[in-house]
Amino acid sequence: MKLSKKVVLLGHFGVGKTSLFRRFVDNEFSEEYKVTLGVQIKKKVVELPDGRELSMIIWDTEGHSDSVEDTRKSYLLGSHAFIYVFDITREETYKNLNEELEYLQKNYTKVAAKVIGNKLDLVNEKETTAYLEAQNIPFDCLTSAKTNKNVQDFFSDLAKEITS
Ligand SMILES: Nc1nc2c(ncn2[C@@H]2O[C@H](COP(=O)(O)OP(=O)(O)O)[C@@H](O)[C@H]2O)c(=O)[nH]1
Ligand SMILES: [Mg+2]
Repeated sequence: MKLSKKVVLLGHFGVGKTSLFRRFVDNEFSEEYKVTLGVQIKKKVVELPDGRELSMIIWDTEGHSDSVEDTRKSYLLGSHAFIYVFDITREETYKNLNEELEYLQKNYTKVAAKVIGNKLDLVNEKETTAYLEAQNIPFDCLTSAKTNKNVQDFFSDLAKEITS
């Protein structure tokens, strides 16, 4: 049987959702900012540690300016994981993170919700980790779509988690 899971990228405009999507699926990056309209969907087949193949169907949404509640419900329905992306360099993209996660966890109880702080290449990793922790900002991973740091590992771990 074919194993397939829907994974949705969420978060404010300009945080790097499309860049992470392109980096993971096609291993490409561009400095140019092109606003995503609606949603783009791509499939990436990954091999799991036990040899099974997983089709990750990744939805790159246009994002939102303030709250994840503004995201179209049709994007969220039937998901197996949400990846909430924020931009480490812009506080407004993570200041409501706890409320955003609560909303997702309450309304989509069975969906794994992961948080990525992106643009790690622009900051000092140690200082940033300490700063985010001191502010109680929850995150699973810090990445750079630009340098590819932690991107492949993050998606591999996620693939394992949603299939175990
Ligand atoms: N330095 C740096 N720039 C990034 C990174 N990820 C995305 N960007 C840039 O940030 C801008 C917005 O990225 P995009 O992926 O379109 O954001 P989206 O609106 O969340 O889809 C673009 O100019 C990207 O080149 C990153 O990891 N490091
Ligand atoms: Mg985009």
